[in-house]
Amino acid sequence: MLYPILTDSRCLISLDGIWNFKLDDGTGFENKWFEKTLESPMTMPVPSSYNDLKDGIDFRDHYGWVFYQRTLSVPAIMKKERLVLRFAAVTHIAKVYLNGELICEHKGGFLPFEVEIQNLLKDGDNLLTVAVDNRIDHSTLPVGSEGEGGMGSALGGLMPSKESKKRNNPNFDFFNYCGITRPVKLYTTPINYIADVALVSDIDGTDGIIDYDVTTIGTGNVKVEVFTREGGKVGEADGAKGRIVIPSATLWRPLNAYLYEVKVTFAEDTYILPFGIRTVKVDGGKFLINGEPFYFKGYGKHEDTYPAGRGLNMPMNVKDISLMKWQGANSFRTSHYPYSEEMMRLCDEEGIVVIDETPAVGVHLNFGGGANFKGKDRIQTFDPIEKGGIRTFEHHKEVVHDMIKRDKNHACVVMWSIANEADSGGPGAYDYFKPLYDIARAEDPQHRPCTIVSVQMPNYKEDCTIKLSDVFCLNRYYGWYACGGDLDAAEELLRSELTFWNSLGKPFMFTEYGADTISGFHDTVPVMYTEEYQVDYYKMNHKVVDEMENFVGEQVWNFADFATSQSLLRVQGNKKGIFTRDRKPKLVAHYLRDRWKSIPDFNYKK
Ligand code: GCB
Repeated sequence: MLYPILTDSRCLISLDGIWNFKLDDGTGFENKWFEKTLESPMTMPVPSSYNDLKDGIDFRDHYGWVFYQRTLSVPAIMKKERLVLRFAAVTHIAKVYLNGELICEHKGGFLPFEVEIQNLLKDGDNLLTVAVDNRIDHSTLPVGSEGEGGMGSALGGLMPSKESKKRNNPNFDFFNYCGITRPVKLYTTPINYIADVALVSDIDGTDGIIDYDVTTIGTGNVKVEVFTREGGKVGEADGAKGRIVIPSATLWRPLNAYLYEVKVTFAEDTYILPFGIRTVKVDGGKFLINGEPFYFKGYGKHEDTYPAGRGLNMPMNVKDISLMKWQGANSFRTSHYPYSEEMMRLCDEEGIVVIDETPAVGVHLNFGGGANFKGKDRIQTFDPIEKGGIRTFEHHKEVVHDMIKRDKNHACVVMWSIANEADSGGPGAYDYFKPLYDIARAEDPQHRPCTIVSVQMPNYKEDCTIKLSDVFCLNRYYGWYACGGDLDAAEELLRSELTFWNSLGKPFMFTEYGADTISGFHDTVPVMYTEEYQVDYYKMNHKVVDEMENFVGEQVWNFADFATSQSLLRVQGNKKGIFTRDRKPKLVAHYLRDRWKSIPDFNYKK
């Protein structure tokens, strides 16, 4: 799916701004709020999560639908073209109404969807209403717990006498921020138009190769031209599919990015893509970028800022990348959902390497990740649906497909993560995940490596990712959830497990390891939650990973502190950040900076 841009042939209008807004009181659909102007609405910015923008716990923890509304009038000239209304992300379920008619529905809060409206608009004002549902359950990604009730009790058996208020119960460790979280745009294309472009790059000596495949609707001829950033043409070809060779090409390199402009024309339509030439390959125990063994240094992140929640925050994205570079990092994972298209384009531009993850987090009914250790003991995640097993499979296929469709051309993306901390060691896991790897491998024109980010478990030798992943991505908390406060014992267990992964002959890396640390907590002895403990925790882990030949990267958990649901293990959120939520460094940030500045991006492990 193409990112909407302004070109010679395409108009682009932003619908972002202040919209009218109302929480559903249970009567919104019955009383057809989408047919008329909302009564006594609140103001609400788009894009943003709504949760932290108005005060009150009932607002923040609202369960169910909300309604966004605005009017829309479009110049006549735009209605003569193909006119598309595009939502970059609505979390989690959207119903879009134009003048009271349902014009489209979408499930999944982190990927774009669009609908043609040139034939649906009337002259003058049109009423655009978007109903948004934030409920999560065993069929959604991310997964919500079902039937486990409230936040539970530390004292087993103590339950409230009356049924408590309905609330979301995330099976994942981040706050369930919702709303229209990314831009809403209107764009036009000519009637004959470019529907998609797929680009694959290769390197032959000093030549760069771009194989392209353009999908068009209507009649016309396709032409593809490649320009340098300065505007000089370096290659061209005719036809919907073909190859362009660029002599003495400048490659896209981590932290040293170069992007060509690929201009596609078809009939009256024009589309331009920034594109980096680079290769990605797994070879034995190495992860190669442009043929050289790469070492990942960086983070698991979140799209999480105050008060926008998961709403697009471009200044913070730019700041984060600047902090990454200050620290000598070169990469991050889009934990635990695909990030905004703006962030992906920024990473292309800035040379930040990205592991791109689907929103499949919580696909594990006996473990909720991080703070949520609830679970349904007797039900296995992949039990048949009639027995209470997870119902995410069909939607999981969709999100793998849609993420690749959206992000396939990004030079920054070097690997697909099909899920985070799924029940990959449980019965039935291989049969659930094998088809998802197959989809990712078949649908990515660049054939990037695929992985599942695996949860720490005693039976790690039974993890189905051993058979399926190109790179073993491990989330491991030896010295925190296991042997917290006893780094000697943690070191022994960590070494024993990593020796196993190292023996398998494929690359492996940490995609999470970390310790909650409250900024400002200090001690002369390194006790848990102090800044000193966080430093010692990382030092111990690094001592062990540096011994492992096939260990190709360290992504710490987390770049910054972030909001979560409430629980005994969360002190106003998850505090494993290297930076605080407002991006101030903890002690460990300086330690990591020293370490990462001394580790080269390439050829660290000989
Ligand atoms: C994990 C999860 C992540 C949590 C983290 C933690 O394994 O993947 O979402 O936030 O642990 O801090 O517990």
